[in-house]
Amino acid sequence: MLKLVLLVILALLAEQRSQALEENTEEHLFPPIHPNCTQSLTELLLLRQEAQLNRMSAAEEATTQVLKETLQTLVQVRDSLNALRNTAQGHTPTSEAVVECVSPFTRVGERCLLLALNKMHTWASARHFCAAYGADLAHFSDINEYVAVLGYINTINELKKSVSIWIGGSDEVEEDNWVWVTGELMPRGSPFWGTKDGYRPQPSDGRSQNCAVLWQPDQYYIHDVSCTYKSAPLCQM
Ligand SMILES: [Ca+2]
Repeated sequence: MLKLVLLVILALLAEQRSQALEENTEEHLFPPIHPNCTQSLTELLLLRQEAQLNRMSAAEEATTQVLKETLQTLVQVRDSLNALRNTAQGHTPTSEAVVECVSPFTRVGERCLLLALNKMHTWASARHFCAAYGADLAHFSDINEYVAVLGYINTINELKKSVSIWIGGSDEVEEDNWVWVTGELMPRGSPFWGTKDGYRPQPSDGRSQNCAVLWQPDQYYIHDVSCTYKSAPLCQM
């Protein structure tokens, strides 16, 4: 029993000595402040602050490096998963969906078009002609699609026949509210619509002309004409 008591006392003394050594080490780095010390209080505070900032800076650098390595690993995992998915779907990342058109339609950009140059129809009859193919009169909303349509017309109309071409736009429901057969608003002004006699911007003829045509005498700019006029249908699947 006596031995046990002596061992406990010795252990307590050893722990007190260890704490004293740690305090001495801390005091060596940051000596305690004494009223009579020649080193100013400001310098001591600055030294402590500098040491703390150095420790924080080192920790921040280590954290940043870990985050960079984690990000790099995640990017590699993402790329690997994308490659596996593309392989499973049987295509490469650069492959694109291709529009397939059934004859007699021709692929023009992302659409299928049919220009029936030898079939003269009124506007309503032209819609019926297209409907027989499950299509409707053509429509376009931006300059790229318009240019593609003009290119297709020039390719088909090799003989430069003087034929104007119906497209799917009208203001029959409400005067001067030009809409496509889809219900979308038609683009207005240049470069889609032409001019009559070189100076009257189209559309220009009010209630008497409610259907849109690619007008051959004006280089296939859009004009308003009577819906009973006879033109060639341009169908869009
Ligand atoms: Ca009109």
